[in-house]
Amino acid sequence: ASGDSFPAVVVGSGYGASVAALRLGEAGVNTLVLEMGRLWDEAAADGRIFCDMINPDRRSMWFKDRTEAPLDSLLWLDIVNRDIERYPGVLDRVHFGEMSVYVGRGVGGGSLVNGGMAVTPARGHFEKVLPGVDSGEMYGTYFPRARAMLGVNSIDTDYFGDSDYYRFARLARDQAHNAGLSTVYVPNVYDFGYMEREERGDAAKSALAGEVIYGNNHGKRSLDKSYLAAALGTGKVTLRTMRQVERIEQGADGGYTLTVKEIDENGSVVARTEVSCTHLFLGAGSLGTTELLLRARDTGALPGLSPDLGTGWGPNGNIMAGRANHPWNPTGSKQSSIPVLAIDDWNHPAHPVFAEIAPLPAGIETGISLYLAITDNPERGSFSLDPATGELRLDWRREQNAPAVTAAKSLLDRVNRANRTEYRYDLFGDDRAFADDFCYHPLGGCPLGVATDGYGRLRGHRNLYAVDSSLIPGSIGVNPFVTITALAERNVARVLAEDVVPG
Ligand code: FAE
Repeated sequence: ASGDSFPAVVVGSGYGASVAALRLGEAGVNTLVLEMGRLWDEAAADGRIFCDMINPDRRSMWFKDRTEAPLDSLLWLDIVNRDIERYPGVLDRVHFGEMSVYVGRGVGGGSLVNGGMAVTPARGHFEKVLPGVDSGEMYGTYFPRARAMLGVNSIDTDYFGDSDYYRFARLARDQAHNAGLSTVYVPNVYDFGYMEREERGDAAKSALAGEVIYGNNHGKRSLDKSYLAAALGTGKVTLRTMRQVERIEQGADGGYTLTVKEIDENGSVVARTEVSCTHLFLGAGSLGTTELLLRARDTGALPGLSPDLGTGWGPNGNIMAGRANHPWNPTGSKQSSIPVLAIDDWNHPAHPVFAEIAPLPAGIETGISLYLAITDNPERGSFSLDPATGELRLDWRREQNAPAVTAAKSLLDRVNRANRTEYRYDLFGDDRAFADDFCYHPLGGCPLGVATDGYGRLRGHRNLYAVDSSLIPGSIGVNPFVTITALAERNVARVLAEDVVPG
């Protein structure tokens, strides 16, 4: 109903949004969280909340007729994807001209669909990417705070050494070592104690049943179980789902009014309502936050916003590739969906790469070693709104990923040479060995210290904040959610101390 008013509104419920909601709630500020996706807390008729990757159903993807998994084929056959009913499923793949971007939809945002890899960037690299941020404070206070709240833990190395479910990772590790490369264990928010119980048959299988990109039914500490549970526990935070914020306006008194579209499970619009607030925190992700702000600026609703809005976008250097193993080196038909190891060649002088050793839980022996390489691609894209349709556009050309492919290839060529192996050309369509047209790690659009001040306050309008991945200028060198969370902790602490009066 109109007249709905809160001291603070948070848009979205991913990492940045969840931090804002919790810290506002703790400070006693009545806060409304608006999320366009579903709350994933009830089992469907089959007794499960989420569907699996082998037989995906409508719960898998956000209003699509067919699933769009990152690996679209095997042996060039289109056997990976399935026709599905249109439904507010948990994973979205947003298509721009020459890049598509995977994002989570639902309470918890990307935490519902991601691999849970919880990596803190090397301090020297963080200082290069965000020179305006006091790294002493980040590494002393905010990174540890974020890791503790997210529930980061590490796999027991004996378990890793023994489990059939990590044969794929041990093989890829040994092959990397054969090439003189080093590997590191990667912490995760998946509960490894739970995983060991899955292995023993004492708990329902999730990671060991291949669940991940369409949601984990057990084991993963997604945001709804960490930050958001704590936020709701303050008693000050209200959550409304299936609500997409469409427009932001500012009144003469400086307060904000949001136009909110409420949809049902068919995607039909149930209502359009207005909500007003004094403080507005945008946590709709790199795509969502940037789109809302560009629309507000370009329609004249928030004319003071920075001309640099939309800039500094990058896919975090993401490139995927697969290698073909010899028949005498099986990767295993059992594979945990949770990655725990990466090849760390970030100190390479020409081609820094942090390559996560990714599972391919197909339930059969595929002979494939799969990698998600994070490279230091300096290329950047930018967002704008199509003047005719008002739709979000991403100016990013395929060839801008050439430096990333070169780096990933340099690393994997070394692995192939040392092990007398080849690439797989049947996984990503068009006989390509390297997937350079999608990413999991969209970053930027509202770069910190450029479109905002040093703490995420939007330039040109008071009490308006970006709190999510839109602040990070295109690349961070490792999987990004620990950095997004820690940066939000830092920025929201400052905003609470200086700008917000509890009410
Ligand atoms: P995000 O988590 O994207 O949340 C934004 C939320 O806002 C979503 O719930 C949206 O539905 C919602 N929203 C958007 N627009 C609106 C609107 N207008 N009105 C209302 N709600 C809206 O934002 N990162 C890692 O660090 N480790 C990993 O292992 C990892 N694996 C990944 C695997 C996959 C398949 C994917 C897709 C991502 C992965 N990521 C990983 C990336 C990570 O999930 C991502 O960087 C963060 O989720 C971004 O956090 P934000 O807070 O920016």
